[in-house]
Amino acid sequence: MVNYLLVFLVVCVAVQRSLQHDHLTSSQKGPPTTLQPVIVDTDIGSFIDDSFAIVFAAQSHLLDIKLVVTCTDDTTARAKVAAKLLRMLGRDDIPIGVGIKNGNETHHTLFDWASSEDLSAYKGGVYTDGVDKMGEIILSSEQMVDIIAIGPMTNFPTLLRKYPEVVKKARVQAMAGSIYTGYHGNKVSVAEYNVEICPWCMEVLLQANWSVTLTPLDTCGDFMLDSDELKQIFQVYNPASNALASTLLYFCIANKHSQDQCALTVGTPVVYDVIATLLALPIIPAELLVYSEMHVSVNGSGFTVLDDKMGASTLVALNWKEQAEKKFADILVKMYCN
Ligand SMILES: [Ca+2]
Repeated sequence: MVNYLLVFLVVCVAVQRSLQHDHLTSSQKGPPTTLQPVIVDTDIGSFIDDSFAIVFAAQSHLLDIKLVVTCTDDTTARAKVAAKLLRMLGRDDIPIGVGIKNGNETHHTLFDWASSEDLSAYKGGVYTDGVDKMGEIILSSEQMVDIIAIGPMTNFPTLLRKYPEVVKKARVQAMAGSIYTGYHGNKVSVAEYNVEICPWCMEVLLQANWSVTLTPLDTCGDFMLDSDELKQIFQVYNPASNALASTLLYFCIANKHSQDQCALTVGTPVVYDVIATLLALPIIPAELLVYSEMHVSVNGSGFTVLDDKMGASTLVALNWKEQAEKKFADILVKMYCN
């Protein structure tokens, strides 16, 4: 109980500060002089892990976010969530793309957190056809672009149909699938959400002639920050801490009846998408993760299956190295605290 109160108070203080300084953090930091251009394709707004993944990417001095593009359901509402998060981070120089709606207008938890966000006033620009902007950025880039795919893959069929040449200039680092392990470490493969929402979209992505690396549930399905790590982040006063505290507390209050989704006595919920950002870092992931080259396909129910005949050759982050999850958690905490 004491631990819970401590975490709760720390979060409250951080949120109060974030609200006070919500309008003061814009563009205090320019884009880092990093090497690796990335596009984040996200369903931010449903769960909390997209927020943690984007803040991680923005805090990294190794990545240069060229675009955050939304996917699935109400992609305009998701763009508002992205805009508020990036503005609080002081990274509203990053353009936002509105991705393809898929017809399902489910109202997700964090939409209300950002409902008053004015996209027309967003400094970095909001592009109403986010997929076209993805194609434009990739094709005009002098470097290979990594697409950090952390939502259902609903933008990819259109991207690949309209801009087939992107396969020569982009790679995909995706949080997707379940090879041998399901949610929360259960040793049974499942239809993972990002694949299940549109199995054929994932199959199109896999079959395209580009490099695809996956973190399936086998490596991202139970990764979280514990309460001590969360406390370290929220004791620091910086835009990243404030942005994370604001969005996490809102999410937790909205899901207060679901201990599985948000129990601050334990730590964060599982932050699946953070591992996809890790995959895009140029130097760190090979020290932490064990990769396997696999032939992966998707069946109509959204299961990722191994198929030596029809499956696409795919690099899969299948296991963590010894003690590597703790090492990565330490890296993550430091990045959020910088
Ligand atoms: Ca996501």
